[in-house]
Amino acid sequence: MAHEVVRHNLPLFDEEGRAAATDDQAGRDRHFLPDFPEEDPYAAGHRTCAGCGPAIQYRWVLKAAGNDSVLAGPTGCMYVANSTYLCTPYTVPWAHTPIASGGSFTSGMAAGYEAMIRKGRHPGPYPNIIVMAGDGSAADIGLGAMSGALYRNHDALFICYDNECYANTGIQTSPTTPYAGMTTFTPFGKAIPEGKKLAAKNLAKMMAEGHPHCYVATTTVGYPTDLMNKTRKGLNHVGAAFLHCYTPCQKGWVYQTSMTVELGRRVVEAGLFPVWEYDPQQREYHFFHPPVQRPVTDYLAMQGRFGHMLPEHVAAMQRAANRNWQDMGMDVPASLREGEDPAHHERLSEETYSMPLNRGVGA
Ligand SMILES: Cc1ncc(C[n+]2csc(CCOP(=O)(O)OP(=O)(O)O)c2C)c(N)n1
Ligand code: SF4
Ligand SMILES: [Mg+2]
Repeated sequence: MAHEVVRHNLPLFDEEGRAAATDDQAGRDRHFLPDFPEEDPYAAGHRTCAGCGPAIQYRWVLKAAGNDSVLAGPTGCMYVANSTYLCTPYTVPWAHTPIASGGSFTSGMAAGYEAMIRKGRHPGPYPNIIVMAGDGSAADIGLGAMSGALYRNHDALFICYDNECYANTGIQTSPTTPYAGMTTFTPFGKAIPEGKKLAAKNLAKMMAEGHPHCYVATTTVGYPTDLMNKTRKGLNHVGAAFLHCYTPCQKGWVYQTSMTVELGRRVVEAGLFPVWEYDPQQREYHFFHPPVQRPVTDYLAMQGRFGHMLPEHVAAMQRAANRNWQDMGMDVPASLREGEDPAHHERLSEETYSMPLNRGVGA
């Protein structure tokens, strides 16, 4: 006799977080400072860099998922920097997979748990099955396996923690490294003054458009409640779900350690990382409209990896951001339109301008 597969249904957190208590007029604190659950399956004591965005994301995802979770982690910082011999910070079952096979390994886990519960060999309920892959894995080396798992609709949450580079091997460029983002494989120089010439691959849109039966969403470490709720929605969805999370890499991007969460907001407020949710039932995108719209320079100036940019590069970035605002159904203020003109950024050559002086990559 086949046993029923009982699934968790995780309640959502209050979207307003503690915004009312912080008296935030601009609404920037929406999604901020939620009452976190006590459980902490990603415990303290790991070896990631101070201010590591992926580590913050890991912690919040696991707080949202809770203790009945099983995880896979393809090779990347969140494997190497977390797991030394016989020691990991995970208090739930966690397995390392080769960088290319996060998707296929997780498919196997999902199919295995289903079969074991049906056969009465696992008491259930069906656990929260999550794979957290870096952008090098999810958007590049392991993209095929991820797409296959979504296509076959295995009941699991597939997350790309996006630090916009191959961080673990020394900050090399990945398909999600933004235009002009300096990495060790895209140095700026006389021949290529912008560093990286290509725009980033739109991984989340690929996943939503290519697998329209899946729950797909984007989020950042700037919005903890949003991140935790999308984790829970992805887990509650019966079938495959994909979450693309922007996670700054302090070492590779060269910024002040305490600014990780601030960057997670500014990238959205600068129009460079649209936050949305794709509803597979209605086949619709729902965009988050940030309460503040900023020029891209407010974001770029915080990071050493953009310190070499010339006026024409900044203008190109502002054009891309303005297209994003339009895609989100938002007006583009005149001040942001002006930023499409390189002449608007001539002050970049002045010493008083606030672009960082640190042009190095790496700590
Ligand atoms: C097939 C294969 N190629 C290359 C590597 C070397 N490698 C190990 S970690 C890593 C970086 C992974 O980047 P990403 O997935 O973005 O994770 P991050 O290090 O940024 O956290 C690479 C290239 C590998 N382990 N396997
Ligand atoms: S190199 Fe970047 S992603 Fe890796 S542990 Fe350090 S901050 Fe985190
Ligand atoms: Mg990466």
